[in-house]
Amino acid sequence: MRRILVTGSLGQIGSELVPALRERHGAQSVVASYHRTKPDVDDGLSEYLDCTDPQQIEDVVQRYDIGVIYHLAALLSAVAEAKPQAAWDVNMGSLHNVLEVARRNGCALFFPSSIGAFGPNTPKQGTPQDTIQRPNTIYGVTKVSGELLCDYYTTRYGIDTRGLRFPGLISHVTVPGGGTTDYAVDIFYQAIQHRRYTCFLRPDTRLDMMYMPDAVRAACDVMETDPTALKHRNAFNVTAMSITPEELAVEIRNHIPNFVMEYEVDPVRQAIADSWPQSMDDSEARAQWRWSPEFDLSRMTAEMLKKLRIKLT
Ligand code: AKB
Repeated sequence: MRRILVTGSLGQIGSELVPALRERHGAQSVVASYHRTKPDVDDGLSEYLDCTDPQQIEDVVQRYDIGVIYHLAALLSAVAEAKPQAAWDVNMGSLHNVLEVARRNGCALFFPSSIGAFGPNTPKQGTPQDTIQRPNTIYGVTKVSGELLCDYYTTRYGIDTRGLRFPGLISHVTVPGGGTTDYAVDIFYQAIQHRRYTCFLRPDTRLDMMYMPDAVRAACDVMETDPTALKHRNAFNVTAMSITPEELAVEIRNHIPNFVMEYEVDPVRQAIADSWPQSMDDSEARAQWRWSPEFDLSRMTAEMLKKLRIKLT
């Protein structure tokens, strides 16, 4: 079997996707590529890789006989808004490089799109699979362009590209960096350590969210499903819960009764959140490759608090 390459393997998704893929396919079948920091411990194959350099990608793909690439290296929404040029270079430039290498070497490609691929005039409730996509953030522009570019490589060159529109992802393993939905992770650390959290979004900001084990399973499942069953490719709506900061605070109070939530709204991240859907319709993913989340708000909250209490003591 040809190997799997994961770019951005030390990021929020990669940190949990790499072990899951190694569990499914064997440690020697997955190459974890990192950019800035070398992992302290790694029980499998790992390589330095700067995805803005096409030759480096080509070398790794050929040296390890890569057949599938999970291309996760990207900037998140708030940091992208602060550095639009870097966001374009990393999110679009590296995707184009990876697609070209995939084309030359016959690799399949996974692309992580986002709720950020939608914009202010997208229907906010029950956001359909096929709908208006006119995002007003650079992050969203790179996500919707990425979806289109991946579809183009499939129709034009026959490359097997597939993707998911991830909601905010909640994980106890790695803290996210520079996303609009980061509050839903930060809140757990602060609740355990200080019984208090100051949220940068308004209490009623409703957004889709998902616990990382569901996100990792979705990424593996969509890549492993029979492609003849797929009517869509880039990218599938997937969600597990649609929640507000206040609802998450109430759920945390079921475990930590004296938890206090305060609000200090960051206008930049609030504007981004206000441009995104409140609840996506993921029925196409459910029908085409049997997507089904396992963690709702209460199960995710109980699990996050349990895992983080162990990690933080
Ligand atoms: C972000 O907030 O930027 C990401 C996302 C929803 O794509 N978590």
